[in-house]
Amino acid sequence: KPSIIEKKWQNLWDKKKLFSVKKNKKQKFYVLEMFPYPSGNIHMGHVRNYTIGDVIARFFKNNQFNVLHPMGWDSFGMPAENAAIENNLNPKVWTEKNINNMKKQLKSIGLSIDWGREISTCDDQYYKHQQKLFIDLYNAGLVYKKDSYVNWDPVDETVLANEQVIDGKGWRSGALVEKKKLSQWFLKISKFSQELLSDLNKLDQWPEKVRAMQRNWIGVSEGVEIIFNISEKKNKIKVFTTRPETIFGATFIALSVEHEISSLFDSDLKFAKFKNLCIKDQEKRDSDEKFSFKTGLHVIHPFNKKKIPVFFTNYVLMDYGSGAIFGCPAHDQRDYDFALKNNLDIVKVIQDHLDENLTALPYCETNEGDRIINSDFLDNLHPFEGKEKITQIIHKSKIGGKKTDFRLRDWGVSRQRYWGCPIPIIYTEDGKTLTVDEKDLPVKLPDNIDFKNSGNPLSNHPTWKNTKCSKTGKKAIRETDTLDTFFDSSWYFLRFCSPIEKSIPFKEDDVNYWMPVDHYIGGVEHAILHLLYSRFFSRALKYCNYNVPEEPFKKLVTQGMVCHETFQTVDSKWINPENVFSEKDKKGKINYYAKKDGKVTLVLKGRSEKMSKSKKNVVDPDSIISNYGADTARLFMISDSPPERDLDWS
Ligand code: ANZ
Repeated sequence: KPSIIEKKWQNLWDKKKLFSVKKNKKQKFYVLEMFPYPSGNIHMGHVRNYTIGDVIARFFKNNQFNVLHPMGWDSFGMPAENAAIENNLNPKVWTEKNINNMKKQLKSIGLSIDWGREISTCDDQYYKHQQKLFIDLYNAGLVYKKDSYVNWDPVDETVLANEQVIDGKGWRSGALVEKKKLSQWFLKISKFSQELLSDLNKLDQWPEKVRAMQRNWIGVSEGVEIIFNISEKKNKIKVFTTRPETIFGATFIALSVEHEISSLFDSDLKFAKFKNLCIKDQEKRDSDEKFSFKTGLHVIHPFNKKKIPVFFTNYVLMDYGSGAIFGCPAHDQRDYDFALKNNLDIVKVIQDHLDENLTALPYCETNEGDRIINSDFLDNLHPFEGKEKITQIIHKSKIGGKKTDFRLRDWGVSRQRYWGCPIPIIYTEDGKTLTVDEKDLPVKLPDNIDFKNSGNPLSNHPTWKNTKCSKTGKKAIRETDTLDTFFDSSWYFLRFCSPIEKSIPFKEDDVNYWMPVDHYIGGVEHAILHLLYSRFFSRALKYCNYNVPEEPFKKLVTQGMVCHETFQTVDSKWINPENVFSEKDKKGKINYYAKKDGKVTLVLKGRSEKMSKSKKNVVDPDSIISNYGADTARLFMISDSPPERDLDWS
């Protein structure tokens, strides 16, 4: 039934034509709010998010559009697994209970949601299709396995997410976290770096703030690659630089410990120790201090023919550029620190525009009056002119060329956890890695799982991982890693178009009709990962010949936080604002009090902050709805402040 408010607005639209939208039966409108994690209860943040979508959905519906406004559950993930470990129950039971509760709450708000399309990512009828998509990506070469370092809790024998490492220790065991090399699955998001970057310009209905965040995350760097010859060996070293005009200031070469040249030092115990230190000890690796290992090798400078020493160091990273740099101490702070520590030459090649010789080194800027010095044929040029010239010379003399590099790294999707989508891969006894036969999908999670032991519950399960290759009958072991839950949310908006399709993830016709999402609403905390992964996924599916749009979300609204006042007792205990009352004293000053353990105590009023259970300042939607009605709750949530702005609960 249309609500009272709806009728009222409908009247206004009809009579006064408050909004002007062409009535056209054939048009479609897809409204979507980021689907929730079923944590137990909805809070006012959800209410606001869904009310924004609700208003838009109703508006378009009342203007004769065909509207899609679905809802689902991002239901795999760690909280369910942790709750299960703590209460010794199955994550599925916990999750389903929460979903039922939250669904009941959402229904009570009176949102215009099409519950007939409800999906849940932990449902095997959802992840079955996801496994098929994984196999498609694998066959298209967009999935690969490589060794990578993870946070390892040696007591719980488990991999920890970054946010589970607190002050270098495991959040549960308190053990000192180590770096451990594990073979992990990756998606080739970096293959699409350029597209993901340039196509941001097409997203003219996205907040500029979000586009800027994605631009920075992808991090384009226009530079030059230069090849140096090692004088003692036949090997060459390729360096990546964004300042090729400083080449005459190069006084050393620095390599990542994982650089291919390191294989020349495989039998050197001292080097092995150094490498181990750089890799295992994250703190050392990231520290500002420059550690080094002198190789004894040299390269020949391609222009002044001087011999330059080669070092391994902690500050050059393997997964950026080529894992090798030329050090120019006069114009780079890190190179400067390194040169001082190792007694290396510092050759100034850029003359500051302001003074002649007094500039403090390193001088890293580029200003209008700057000039190149000590650089032979580049002398007296402005650094920008010098960059042009040297780039051309490098290209012509075939010792390198222009290179665009991106900071965006491939997406590691392996999780050593139970409560996630099983990766449909098997390893046969004759050493082959194969995808699971599609007719055998879904690879279901086992129900009888034991969380008492440490380690990955799936690999500890007595039988689950033992299987056979369906073609050869050879014995095989299942992959026991599960997928990062961001994988689940990278295509759910496509599934909403064909939610009950049994044999395929989605129907082309349905997706062609509904996609892209016309209006996507969610928190700004997803500005980078979820939105970037979804943009990548659409491109990756297109690459696998699925007919889907490249950009999944036409318009994006990042809603503000719902905030509420906070109160604390004198000894810093949070107090629910509902239990606080105020009194004026004789001078007219307002004091706040709360009843605690039967006694009245003074409490202090703090800032208005984002509603959160830990600060006890959440407002329960149920009591608002039962006291004031669902229409009132929705109206209040959207009328008080613009969607993008924070809303103060009052
Ligand atoms: C020589 C040089 C001279 C550099 C100079 C800077 C200043 P952005 O611009 O952020 O992309 N670099 C290259 N690869 C690296 C790696 N794997 N690990 C650490 N540092 C690396 O940074 C590019 C610059 O960062 C490159 O330009 C290189 O140092 C360094 F006066 O080359 B430069």
